[in-house]
Formats: sequence, structure tokens, C-alpha cells
Amino acid sequence: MVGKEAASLRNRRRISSPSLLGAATGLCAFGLFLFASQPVLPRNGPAFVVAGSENIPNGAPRLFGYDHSHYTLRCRMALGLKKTPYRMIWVAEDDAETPISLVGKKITPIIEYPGEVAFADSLKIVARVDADTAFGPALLLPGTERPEVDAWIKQLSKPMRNLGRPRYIRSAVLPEFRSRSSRERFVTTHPLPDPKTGVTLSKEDWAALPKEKRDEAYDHYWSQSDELLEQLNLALPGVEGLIAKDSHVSSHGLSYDDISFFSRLRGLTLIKGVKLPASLEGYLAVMSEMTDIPLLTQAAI
Ligand SMILES: N[C@@H](CCC(=O)N[C@@H](CS)C(=O)NCC(=O)O)C(=O)O
Repeated sequence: MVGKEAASLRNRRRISSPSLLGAATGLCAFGLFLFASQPVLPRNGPAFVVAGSENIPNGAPRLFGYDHSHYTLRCRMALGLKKTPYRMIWVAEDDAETPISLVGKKITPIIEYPGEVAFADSLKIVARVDADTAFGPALLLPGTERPEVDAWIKQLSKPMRNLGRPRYIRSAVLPEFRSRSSRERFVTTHPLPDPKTGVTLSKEDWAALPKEKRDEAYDHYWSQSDELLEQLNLALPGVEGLIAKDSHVSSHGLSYDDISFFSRLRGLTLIKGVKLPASLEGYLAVMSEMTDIPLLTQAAI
């Protein structure tokens, strides 16, 4: 018995010594390769990559936009779903120079592929990204007519706007609003209804009001949060039956309906106290994962 064990141990030693030697040689060669390759590495392109340590590849497109904007979200969704690496360039709300230098007017979102002319318009950007076979086949099925979805979103739109706009300018996390000037510009260009009459002025008339009047309206709706939240929470259960699955809103699969639906509703998660029905909460969570777009829940105010 003892003899057998000793023989087996010898055998194992015979087997393991060359393996150890091989592993050591391999490690040395690997180290040598690493050392030798350092000076010739391109600045951003490692010669080998440990999973999870990748940088954005050279030549990835740049998307210019705002975090609160549903137009920018559409583009981020397409890029995230397609797993296209991209550089997200947050534009400040009061930065006209950046978009004008790219497309000649103050607009976001804008996408710029290296060697190509930059262009705006969220749906054109989504189509370009989805059709890019370098990152696999197109994923988005056509959109469908969903009048019941449109009607439900319409019910939400007023309380969402009146709760949302005052929050955008108070949020500490939205990069486009990190200066007073950017917040003031947003208020000046985004009317809210007159608190007394409920009338919403045209953009021009609103911009012509004294600054205090505009600020008064934004402060009013901020202070009315509880009442507005009640209206919003009453309308939200109307979503029941509208979401086919957590991973796609319409029954035919992932489609332009999702581009529209998620991009419109992610902003709900910035509102503290919002009561998301289970189907909507599940959908937003799964779509957030699929698109690699964080919800704003942790930053809700
Ligand atoms: N049709 C365009 C509309 C984009 C749009 O209206 N963007 C807004 C920001 S959300 C904008 O750039 N407004 C002018 C400004 O910020 O001054 C699209 O789908 O991308």
C-alpha cells in the first residue's frame, strides 16, 4: 500500500515537474512580451486586454447631448442596445458654440463618427446606429400604432412636465445644469403655465417676461410637488396592460416603440415619491440594463 502510494507520488512528481516548468516559461514569456510591447503601444490601445479593463476604443463615435433629454436618450438607447462603444459628450444647456461648430445650429443630440460629417436628429442617429453592421445586425423592429399608449402618455405629460422642469434645474446630477447660467437658460427657454391662470405663454412671450416672473412659476410648481405627484400617481396605473414584456413594450419584440416609450418615461425616476406600477418598474429596470442607461432613482428629488 505504502509502496503504491510512493509510486503514485513519484508519478505525479514526474508529471508535475515539466508542467511547472512549462507554466514558469509561459509566465516569463508573457512578462517579456508585456515588457517588450510597452514602448510601442498606441496611446489608448493596449496590446492585450483583461476583460473589464477596456478603454473606449479609438475611433468610437461621439454623441453630444443632455442627460434629461428624451431625444438624447433615444440615441443612447440605440448605442447601448447595439453595444456600440461611444463617447458621451455632455453639452451644457448654455453651450451654443459646441453644437454650432458641429452642425451649424444650437441643437442636441448630435453624433460624430470619425471621418464623417457630424449630424443631428435623434431618429436619424438611431437609424444610423442600428444599421451599423460592424456591431451586428439591426435590432429594432418597426414601431407600431399604439393609440392607447399615446393616450396614457398624454395624461401624464402635464404633471410630468410641471414636476420635471423644476427638478431638472435643482438636480445635482444632470451635467447640463451644472452652472447658474445653464439653469437660467433652461428656465428662460422652457415655459411653465401661469400659476394663476394656467395659461402657457409662447416661448417668445415667456422669454420676454421679467426673470422674477419665470422664477416664480418654477418655484410655484416645485412647491406644488405633493399635489402634482398625486395627479401623476393617479394616472400611472393606466399603464397596466400596455407593456407586453419587461424587455419590450409591444408584443412583436424590441422595436422603435421602445425607443419612444423608455425615452419618454425614464424621467419619472427623477421624481421622488412616484409610485411606479410593477409592470412599469420592471420594464424600466430591464430596459435600463439592456441600454446601459442608468435610471435616476438614486438621485430622485
Ligand atoms: N428633431 C430633433 C429635436 C431635438 C431637440 O429639440 N433638441 C433640443 C434639446 S432636447 C434642443 O436642442 N433645443 C435647442 C436648445 O437646447 O437650445 C431630434 O429628434 O433630435
